[in-house]
Amino acid sequence: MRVLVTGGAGFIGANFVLRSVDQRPDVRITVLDKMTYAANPDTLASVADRVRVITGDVADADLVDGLVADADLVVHFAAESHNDNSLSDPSAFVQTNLVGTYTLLEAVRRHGTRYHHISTDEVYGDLELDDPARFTESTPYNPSSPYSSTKAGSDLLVRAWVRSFGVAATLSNCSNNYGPYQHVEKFIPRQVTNVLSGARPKLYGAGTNVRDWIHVDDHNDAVWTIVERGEIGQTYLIGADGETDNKTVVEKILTILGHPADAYDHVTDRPGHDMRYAIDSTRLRTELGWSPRYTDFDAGLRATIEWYRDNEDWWRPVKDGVERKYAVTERVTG
Ligand code: NAD
Ligand code: TDX
Repeated sequence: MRVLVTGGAGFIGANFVLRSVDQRPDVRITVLDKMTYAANPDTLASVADRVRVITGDVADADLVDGLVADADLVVHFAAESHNDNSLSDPSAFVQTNLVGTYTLLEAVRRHGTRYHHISTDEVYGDLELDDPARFTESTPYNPSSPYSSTKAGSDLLVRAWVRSFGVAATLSNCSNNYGPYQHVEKFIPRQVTNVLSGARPKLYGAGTNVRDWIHVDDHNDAVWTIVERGEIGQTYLIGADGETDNKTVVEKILTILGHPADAYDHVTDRPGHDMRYAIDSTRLRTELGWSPRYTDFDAGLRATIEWYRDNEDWWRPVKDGVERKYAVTERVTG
């Protein structure tokens, strides 16, 4: 099977490529990645002889057409993915997440190619801390940020292309991923690499916001499950019952690294900061038989911290630049 993986040099896409090469000898992968600041080509170095890597834009219609013509399956991970960046400059989010997805959809429509769309639980907006509800496939869309609104728009394009043009697509909306190769701008890697660099973790606002953590390998196994057994046109929510508030995550990181649990700073809150995400993945579990393997968040977090400790060469070159960018707007509040 020939698979075109967009965004395959980013966090989740690269983990998908590495795992697929390892576990699926029948799969031939081409990566299409623009190699933005979020990509790290080194991540794919170990599979350079098994994977074709094309540097290019998912919104480049001619390039995309040729690559889709040569593929049996497209898995679309490429996106501008960081909420904080979408607040300082949304333009790339509109271009990549909306126009890029549109460009891929037109290509898979022309070539009759199977398409899987990777999306986020943030399209559903947020929940109150005391709300017993969790997101399901029928929760109405209510995105809050430029990032999540462009992801929501891209999901709606996919649904329309299925209904109007018969495109053979499935969609998945996953909760917050953690694991190796995640960019140090994101919450867990930022705090881990802060502590490893002798700096204090930075918690937005009071730190009571809740995220529903899932290990990246569980996400990617779910993606293959949906590609192989999902019903065309359907959406599947992916989550591993990992609800944890940010303050607790920071305290766990500090404790695992041998520091006092309260050795962190509260900093300026994110504007419009979503309070809580929570996924009900019953459909994926009962209809398609998927279940997560990383059910112990502490163990997964410990392994992830070990990975960052052992792979400083991978993250050190970009760490200072990320912190300088945060320092422009971030102030310690407590
Ligand atoms: P990431 O930012 O780590 O990687 C994104 C990759 O896409 C990068 O390699 C980047 O170079 C590439 N890219 C960006 N613009 C491109 C363009 N125009 N053309 C081609 N390539 C381009 O992101 P990630 O965390 O790996 O997220 C991957 C996907 O998963 C995204 O669609 C995101 O919305 C979704 N998602 C992420 C999470 C999470 O917790 N990180 C959770 C749910 C869903
Ligand atoms: O330094 C920080 N301090 C902090 O308290 C950072 C970077 C984040 N936070 C908070 C904000 C969030 O409540 O931690 C939580 C997680 O933040 P991010 O890692 O930026 O993730 P989030 O905004 O929840 O979005 C992530 O999950 C859903 C991904 O970046 C998205 O691509 C995905 O769709």
